[in-house]
Amino acid sequence: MRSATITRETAETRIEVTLNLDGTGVYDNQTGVGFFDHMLDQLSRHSLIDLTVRAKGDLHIDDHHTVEDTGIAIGQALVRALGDKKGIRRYGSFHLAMDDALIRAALDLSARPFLIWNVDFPTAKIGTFDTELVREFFQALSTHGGITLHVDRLHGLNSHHIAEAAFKAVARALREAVEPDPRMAGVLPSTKGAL
Ligand SMILES: [Mn+2]
Repeated sequence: MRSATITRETAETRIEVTLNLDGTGVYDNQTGVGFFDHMLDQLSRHSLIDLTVRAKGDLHIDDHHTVEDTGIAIGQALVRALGDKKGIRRYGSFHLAMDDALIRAALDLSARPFLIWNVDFPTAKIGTFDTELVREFFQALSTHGGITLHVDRLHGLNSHHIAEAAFKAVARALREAVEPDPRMAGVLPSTKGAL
């Protein structure tokens, strides 16, 4: 079973993340930020990565530290669960349509963090949630998960749909990338000999 638990505590947040790459998309996410929980649930359900998140952050300031630090902890858990990366597909991509929103995600579990984020939101808020925090989450995930990640909004009118489609698109791409490739069993998907 490729799984990991990460506990990360700072003066701003205390985060505990448990994930299982070989799961069925079972989730239990409680961060104190309702919309963010909804997004983490999508990430788990559509990647088939079981995900449990407990976050206690300084929400009296705003949601920023909690969202960012959860991204850091999930990235760290991903790296630990992936281990030596032998036998995985490594790459994944998906076009995800959700009503008006169309998002393309493409990623490489390269250990070379890089985020290209072309996702504009028509509103600054979704309920009480700052839409700019969606990018903050994926920046943290990319950096600490060692992921080259490109996310593009090809279309979209509604901020809730755009954010949700982004999480689902990345989830589907991640599902593909972490999956064992039966033709690559025990083989590192790189000609360099290291990932
Ligand atoms: Mn929704």
